[in-house]
Amino acid sequence: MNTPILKNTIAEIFANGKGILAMDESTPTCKKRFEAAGIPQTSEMYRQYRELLVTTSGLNESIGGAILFDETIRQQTDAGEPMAKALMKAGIIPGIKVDMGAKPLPEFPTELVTEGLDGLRERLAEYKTMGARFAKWRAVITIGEGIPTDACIKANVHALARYAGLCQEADIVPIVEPEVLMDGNHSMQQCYNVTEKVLKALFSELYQFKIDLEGIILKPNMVVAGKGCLIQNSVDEVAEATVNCLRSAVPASVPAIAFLSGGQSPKVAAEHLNTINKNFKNRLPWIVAFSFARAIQQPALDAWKGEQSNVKEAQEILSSRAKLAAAARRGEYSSSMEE
Ligand code: 5MM
Repeated sequence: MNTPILKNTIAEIFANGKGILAMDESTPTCKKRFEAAGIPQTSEMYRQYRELLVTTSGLNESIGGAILFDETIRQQTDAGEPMAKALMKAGIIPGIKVDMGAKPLPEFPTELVTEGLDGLRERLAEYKTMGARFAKWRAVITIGEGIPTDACIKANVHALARYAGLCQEADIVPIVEPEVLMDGNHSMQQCYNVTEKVLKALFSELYQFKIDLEGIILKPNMVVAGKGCLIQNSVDEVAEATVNCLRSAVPASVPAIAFLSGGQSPKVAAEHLNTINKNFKNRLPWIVAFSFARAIQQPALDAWKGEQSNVKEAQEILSSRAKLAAAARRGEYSSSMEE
């Protein structure tokens, strides 16, 4: 492991107030999003959409790194350029999703464990030759009646630690993503309790597996009430709960936290991130940024509709959403900028 390489990659990704664009939807997720937008669900349409994203001019002003899916890193733009190369030319560092998805955890019918460790060392070596300098692995934790169980948390943080070790061995920065889902009726306090428990278990496991915390990026959820909860908290309450939770569980040696949006609207995700950075500036030992997928991409996907004639408009929308997220990362966002 070469720590300076890892630290340098992280510094480059987040330089000048930038964040990460997550564009690593797996085929089933891509299919679901395209279906909802009325776009044909073919590999060629996925390629055209990813080309739209990576060729958006000026995207590197707010995006320092973009996470690709395996299919995408093997695809080319119309000009015959590999997607990762197109990103690099645009001044954006390519990253790669390396997990193989969340699968049912045997004997725990409502819980999932993320798979993909087999052959990961070899896959990382290949992705590195394609230009990937960071990677991502997402664990999924659901809140519900009697869940998450300790077994589910244990299985997921174990896999995250093993993945992080293999990445660091290859001088690839691991994004460690333990996502506590917003699905459910749980309160913000329940989300706080579960997120804190998962993060504490995660950092204990990372310690045991000798992960260099200075060479990781943490990608957590914000602390919010479930979508079905009757009490939805204010922006200030979410920001405060999120900061308190992270301060209680995330060591200061972690250089950067990049939130997922998790199904929050682009505006709400930006408001939360902004308030965290603006109101709690002096309580954050880490860079606090974003690694949004839906909260940056969704309006652009809706505008594109799979039509070549809509590419320019969709790219303008994408660029503007990325700029708003970057403003929130600096604590300079205001809802008037939405106009
Ligand atoms: C883009 O979606 C990523 C991959 O998910 P699947 O394996 O389910 O297709 C996902 O990990 C994403 O990077 C994060 O959840 C952040 O996305 P959101 O939309 O929550 O910001």
